[in-house]
Amino acid sequence: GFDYPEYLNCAVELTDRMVEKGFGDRTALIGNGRRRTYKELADWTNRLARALVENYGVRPGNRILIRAPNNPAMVACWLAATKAGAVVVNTMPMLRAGELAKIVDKAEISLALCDTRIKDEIVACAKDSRFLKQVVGFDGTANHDAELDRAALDKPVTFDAVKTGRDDVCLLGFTSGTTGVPKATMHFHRDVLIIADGYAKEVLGVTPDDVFVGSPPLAFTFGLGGLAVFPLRFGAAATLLESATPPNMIEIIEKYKATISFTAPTAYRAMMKAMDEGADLSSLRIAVSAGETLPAPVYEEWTQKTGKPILDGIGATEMLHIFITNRLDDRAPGVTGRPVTGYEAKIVDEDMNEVPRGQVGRLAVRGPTGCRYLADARQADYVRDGWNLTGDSFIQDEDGRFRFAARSDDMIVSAGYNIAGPEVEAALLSHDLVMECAVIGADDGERGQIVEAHVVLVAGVPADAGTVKLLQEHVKATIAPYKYPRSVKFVASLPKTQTGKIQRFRLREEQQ
Ligand code: 3SK
Repeated sequence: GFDYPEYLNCAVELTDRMVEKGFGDRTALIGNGRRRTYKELADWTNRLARALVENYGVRPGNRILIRAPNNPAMVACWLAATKAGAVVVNTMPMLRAGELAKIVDKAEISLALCDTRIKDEIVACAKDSRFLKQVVGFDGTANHDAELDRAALDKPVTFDAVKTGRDDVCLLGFTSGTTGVPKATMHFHRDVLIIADGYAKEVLGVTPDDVFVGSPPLAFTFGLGGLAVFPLRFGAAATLLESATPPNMIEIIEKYKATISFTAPTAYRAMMKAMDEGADLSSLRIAVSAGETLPAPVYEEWTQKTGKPILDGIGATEMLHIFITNRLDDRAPGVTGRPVTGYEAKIVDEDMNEVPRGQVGRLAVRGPTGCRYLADARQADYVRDGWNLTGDSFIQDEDGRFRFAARSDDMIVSAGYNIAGPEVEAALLSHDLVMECAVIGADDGERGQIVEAHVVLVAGVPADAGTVKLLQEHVKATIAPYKYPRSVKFVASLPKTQTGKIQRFRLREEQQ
């Protein structure tokens, strides 16, 4: 097991402790055209932590929401709030006021720290909130010129971090679930270190010379681990991109000679296309692929084109990070691999009985980092006898490796984003022209799946391209734009059970 002292503050371990260990002058974060050393990061986060405590009254256990695109200031705010003993919820910049309100209510958020460039939606959310009392802006660019930055400016660079216990909650990871009603998963200070000391050390063999790059938002624990925790734990450097498109990632890989990338198969496919036009990915020593299963042809092509390993893995917000993975010396196309040390996985039937090897069943996992939902009755559905049911169907081969079969629920996985179908339906149904609708995931060569809406229009509305566009724009304005239906099909009626329940599986079957 992992042995940590009884009192542990993970943010101190990732900053001040690294300076103590001699990494002070090395680059910790690169973003917005600037490099920050470990010493600068330690000082910055100590000043911010002082400002949070002295100017904004933050106390241990307070819940703080952070809203920003991936940039060094977001990482600094996360570390500072954690040093102050707060419980942090990192959120994606695309979320709208209604989505933020669900998180604020569930986590009882009292303070939000927000990149000033994207303040409107959280300010709108705060207006009607009984929990959220303060929204404080920080400068996400390198100028340090916003309210929080000014409050931190003259503070001393030392801070007595709150003496948190290793099992104190420090992070709430939100996952939308199949119904669109978000669940919050609780993570302890020690969990944040375990994912580095387990997966990142054992599987990636991270060294101080590594340079990390990737696309997942820091709000998604895949991103927080890969682009903040893993590099900082080992004295390596993280590059942070506010817009992590494949061309932008390639630019960073070439410029900073990035060695480890974190993204989804769709982006790896695009990066391989760019190699044909001269993109140089030769500095990468490992490509980590997760968020959706890695198709065997992408594995083969990457291996053949780059001569470097691409490691498929599956993680979950519930477990904080990757818990089954391929390894440098144990990998194959079409398989996800074996559990990370400290985790166990099995394939079970509806009654939690293990199914024979080679047979499809539900993936169940248990390990030191999960799964504990915050005040949620669904704990009983998703966690049985300490085993978390991930919602995926898997197969365990004779040799013990795990292989992905399908998503078992209504979650749509599109280009690495998890999108709850019912949430898109609710957005569509809020438009006057929509009578009924059902949303499913349709197979797509590029994105794995795309959101496909089957819509019954109000009588007399033209079923034409203009209406498609109108509905797509409406969804984009209502919920995070990436959730919009890329395919809209107009139908006369939807398949239903006798009790009136929409049968989405029949729509999925029709596709095949
Ligand atoms: O596989 C995923 O979707 C995932 C989720 C959370 C953290 C890490 C990963 C890879």
